[in-house]
Amino acid sequence: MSTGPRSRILRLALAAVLVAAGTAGAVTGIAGPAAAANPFERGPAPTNASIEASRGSFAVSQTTVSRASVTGFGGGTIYYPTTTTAGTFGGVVIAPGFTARQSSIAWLGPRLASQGFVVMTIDTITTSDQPASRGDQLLAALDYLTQRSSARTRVDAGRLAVMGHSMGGGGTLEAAKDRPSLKAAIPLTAWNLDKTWPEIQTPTLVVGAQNDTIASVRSHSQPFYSSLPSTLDKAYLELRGASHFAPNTSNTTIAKYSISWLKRFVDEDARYTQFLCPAPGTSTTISQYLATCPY
Ligand code: 9J3
Ligand code: ZN
Repeated sequence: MSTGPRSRILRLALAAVLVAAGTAGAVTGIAGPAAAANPFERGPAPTNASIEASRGSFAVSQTTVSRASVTGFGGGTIYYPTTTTAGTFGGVVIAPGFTARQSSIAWLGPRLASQGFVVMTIDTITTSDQPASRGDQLLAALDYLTQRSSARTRVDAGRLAVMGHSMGGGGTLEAAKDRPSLKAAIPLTAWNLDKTWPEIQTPTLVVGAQNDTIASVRSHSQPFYSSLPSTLDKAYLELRGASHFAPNTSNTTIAKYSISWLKRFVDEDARYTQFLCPAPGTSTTISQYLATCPY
């Protein structure tokens, strides 16, 4: 291709025409190219009712991942939208707490998958594994999910999130610290001896329980939230009157803010920002909510 004066003049002339056309469109309101649609958006426009509902718009299938078939975690269950015509979905792995198994957080599998995510609840290698190990296991499970699982073609490996209860929530913080490419993290009544998380770059929703006597918000969720960077997209949701075990049974408040957080940061779906910002006030279910809005 020529780079001489003549071709340069032609290119400059073409550029001038394009600038003029763009300016004319802007000034006159002539429709230019439409704003690019979000390629990660899945499902209908949300309402408060839709994020509080026991199921979202997607039918869900599930498959068991045996312990013997994997390394680095203890097996699990994959819950995924049945459809193959809506594109790929963001992926979420969820770890249980000390002494517990995936059954303790199983309600979140279909609850989140039906909103448009591929979700894997996992068992840990041993039920006494500590938070750092649980973090490593969450990441091993994400790698399994996106690289080797039967659902691998349904997941977008570039849009992943971690969640967990108690020591699994502690592991959620560890996983986010270790893998800053994660798009969202949601520790649920998390327990960790490390109280400081300034290294985390992943948008994080910290969920605490007001009456937690095992991982008290004063010594766990509150310092976890406060120590996250002040510049981070983060939020602190405190469940009014709730115990350490609130995340072990269906909980509308946990679900609606987890769905909103995952949609906003895994799918970059601005339709859900309305549920996160401005920060909700206190209510019969929320004793405190802090956030670094706007997102
Ligand atoms: O995963 C959890 O429920 C952690 C709470 C706990 O019992 O930690 C004390 C070692
Ligand atoms: Zn620390």
